[in-house]
Amino acid sequence: QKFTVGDYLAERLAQIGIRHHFVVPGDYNLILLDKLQSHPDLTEIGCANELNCSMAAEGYARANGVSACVVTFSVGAISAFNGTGSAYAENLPLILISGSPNTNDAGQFHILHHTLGTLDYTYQIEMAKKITCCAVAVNRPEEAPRLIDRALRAALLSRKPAYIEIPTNLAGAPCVRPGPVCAITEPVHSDKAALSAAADCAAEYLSGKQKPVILVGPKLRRAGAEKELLQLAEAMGCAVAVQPAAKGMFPEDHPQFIGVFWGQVSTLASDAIINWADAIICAGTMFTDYSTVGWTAMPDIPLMIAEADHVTFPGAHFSRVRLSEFLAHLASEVTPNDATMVEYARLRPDPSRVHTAAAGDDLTRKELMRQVQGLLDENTTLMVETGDSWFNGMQLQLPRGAQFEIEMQWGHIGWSIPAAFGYALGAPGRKVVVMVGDGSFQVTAQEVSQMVRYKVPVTILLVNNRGYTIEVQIHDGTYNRIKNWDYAALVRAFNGDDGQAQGLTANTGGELVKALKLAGENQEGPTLVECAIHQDDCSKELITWGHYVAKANARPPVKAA
Ligand code: TPP
Repeated sequence: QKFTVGDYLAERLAQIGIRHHFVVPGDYNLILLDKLQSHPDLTEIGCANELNCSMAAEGYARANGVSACVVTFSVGAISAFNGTGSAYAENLPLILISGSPNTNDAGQFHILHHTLGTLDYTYQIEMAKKITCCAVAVNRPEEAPRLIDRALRAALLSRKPAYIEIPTNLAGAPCVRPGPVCAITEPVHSDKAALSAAADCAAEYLSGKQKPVILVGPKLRRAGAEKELLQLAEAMGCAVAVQPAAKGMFPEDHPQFIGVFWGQVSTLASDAIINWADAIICAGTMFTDYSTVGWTAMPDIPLMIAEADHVTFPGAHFSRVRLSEFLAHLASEVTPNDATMVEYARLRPDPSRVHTAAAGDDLTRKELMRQVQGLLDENTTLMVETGDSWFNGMQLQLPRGAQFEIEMQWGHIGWSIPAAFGYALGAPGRKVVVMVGDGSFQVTAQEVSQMVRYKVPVTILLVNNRGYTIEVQIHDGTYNRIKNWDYAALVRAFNGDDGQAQGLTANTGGELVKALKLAGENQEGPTLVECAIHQDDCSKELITWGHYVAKANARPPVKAA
């Protein structure tokens, strides 16, 4: 059988480690889908719509390192741009693949379905360029290998999404076979001179400081540098805090872990040590309005910031220095200095006593979180949705091996449902638990039906506080009320006549105990537990954070001088 453009793409996707590709069919991509489907190492996963499809791929990339989302022209791709934007913001190589019009149509000035009804068919790739690191359109079959390889390499190197457009009449066109995959996957190493100069500069910088601390940011994991960060931390013996979006990127049971740093809503008093330090080694950090609590928690000393491919000091910059190599190199040069740990030992808060609610009492947020803590083991991945679930999640103690996933940079409500579906397919055998608010759930609820279809045992804890509580705290109005659903019945409806989903409701602590037990036993599909709590039952951190973020949002325009 002849080898085609579609086969080339399939072979490359399989070679870079993709085992499942997420799709919604449409007439511009059907031949391409046939080709992908016929590859022995790729399993096609159908999604309910392209928003969910892109978010499922986003979640799969978190578990698997890279993912693919295949959609049709415009009506599909423009919806999938949302998950692609998320992948950009969250540093995940998601490959967005779109079918496109027959190559003859543009030159024949045809008006085509699913398009803007003008004669320009380049608008989609032009839009894609803004939200990917590389966007290519294959216009002749001979160009396919070069363009596909370029897009995939760019995505893998920069940990950002890429876009590949394949016309409907080219997916089945003859194509040559791909060369060795290392041409795409081989990493770029640090420049030797830059690396040693950067490490020397860092060692010298630190030798002049008394109270160094390490702050870990969300780009650490994406740069594959968690192991090396641990090496550096142990070589220094100093305190280590993480930013909220980096929770779980440094082991929380490690004696040097001092909590999540975000100003006034920090956990375990890590803010005291960050504010006390005279040098902050920032590894993969992102200082945003959210992570700095409306700019109230931006450290005010000069920072040493190590990113995926460069390091910046007060007074010097080094390009082409890989984060993992830099941290490992620095670990071998630094002088130990545990001053921040000594101080932390003095001010570390004592563990708080957790009160167990009576089984018959109305369910509260505190009791819910007490029970969620009990669910976490080394095999659990907890995914927390935008809303009070972020703040509740931050308070949990992750046992060694437990993973924590959050989409704090993009912050799309509804992310957690399709992303958990994708994540679970990419990490079979892990126990995936989602905490999601009622408002967020309503955005992407359909994807629970794909968990039913593919028998994915995700546990969904739907926190029903009757509305957009996080928004109530930032700025309230009638728009923050939503229609209540019978969530448990909805999930049971997704079963049709053969599904194994469980839809449960917990109004008391005792009911939640029983529901979580059933959830743990159901391995044949998702289990949703509607956890009903009072409308005003939210974390104090949400209220404080909401106050400062609202203040930052409301800054009046600066007057022209
Ligand atoms: N639209 C999208 C796609 N993403 C958003 N983040 C928003 C709107 C603004 N937004 C942020 S949080 C939120 C909204 C509408 C409400 C979340 O409500 P819910 O899921 O019920 O969580 P809760 O705050 O009640 O915990």
